[in-house]
Amino acid sequence: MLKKTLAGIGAGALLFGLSACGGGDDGDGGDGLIVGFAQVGAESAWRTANTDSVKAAAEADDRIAELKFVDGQQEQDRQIEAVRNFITQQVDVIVLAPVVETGWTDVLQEAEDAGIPVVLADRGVEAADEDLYVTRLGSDFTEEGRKAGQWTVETFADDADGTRILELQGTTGSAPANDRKTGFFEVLDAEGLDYELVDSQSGDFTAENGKSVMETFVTTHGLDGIDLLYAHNDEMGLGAIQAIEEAGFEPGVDIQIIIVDGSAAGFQAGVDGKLNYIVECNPAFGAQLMDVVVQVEAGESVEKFTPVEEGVFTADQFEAELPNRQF
Ligand code: GYE
Repeated sequence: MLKKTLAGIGAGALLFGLSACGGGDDGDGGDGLIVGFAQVGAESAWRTANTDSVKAAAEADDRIAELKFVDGQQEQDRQIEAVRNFITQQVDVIVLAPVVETGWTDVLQEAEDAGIPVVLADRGVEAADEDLYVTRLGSDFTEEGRKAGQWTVETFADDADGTRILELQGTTGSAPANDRKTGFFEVLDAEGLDYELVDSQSGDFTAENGKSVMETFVTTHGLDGIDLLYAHNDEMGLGAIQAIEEAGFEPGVDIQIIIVDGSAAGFQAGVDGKLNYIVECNPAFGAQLMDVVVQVEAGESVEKFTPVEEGVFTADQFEAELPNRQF
């Protein structure tokens, strides 16, 4: 009885071995990789486009057997739980878009202990955790902030009485909020712009919060004498535009506005003259991400950070660019 069972296992293993060799597959002995993706949420057009891009790329890629997708609803606890489930399910690679930068050490260590490589998509984690993930594919948020800062310096260089600025920050503690702020003020300070940051609050990257924070700004400071609103994404900028209009002011004219992302809705607001500068953030890196996932699983060496390509757009370019926008 015992002998028979062992013989059965032997034959099975032999068969499996033969099929794995003869199958010409990706070499993992199966029909492709199982990938777990813990996404931030669905807070913006950028995010939805990013989710669509990753899902479509996984679907179209023969090297990927399955993408297990979890929407973290902008809550770190949900993302941590998703990563733990991926570990239990023994996925081949974990892709994490961390909602905030801190608080990942334990769960990343658990993935490492389980021998599952982690790829960061889009957002990053704090430098202390650098050894606990293999690579990050996403935007250079500091550079995006610098681009916004550069335009501000050029636009307001001759503003004799100083440039008065309002800032709508993204999710508190998130990499894009931290870095878009840092890059922006780094340039203003380096170029010696005479400015005052009148107020700066988080709108959590949503239109709803962007609007309500802008309403508070209007009540607290008024809008007379405010030169610029720097919104860390389209949704918050679009929400703020509504609040500015409801307060009886003309967005894009009475107050100049910068947004980051560059959705079709953002460009449309630009075409309508309601905002003045768009720093592009590109969510369509799904296919590139699948390449990275396959490389990482195969143990190939990859760069620690791969930035995606991004541009900037001034008012005279909004109309021509609008039809090209993919999200
Ligand atoms: O700019 C914003 C989204 O992490 C780059 O997240 C992303 C940001 C994007 O909510 O719209």
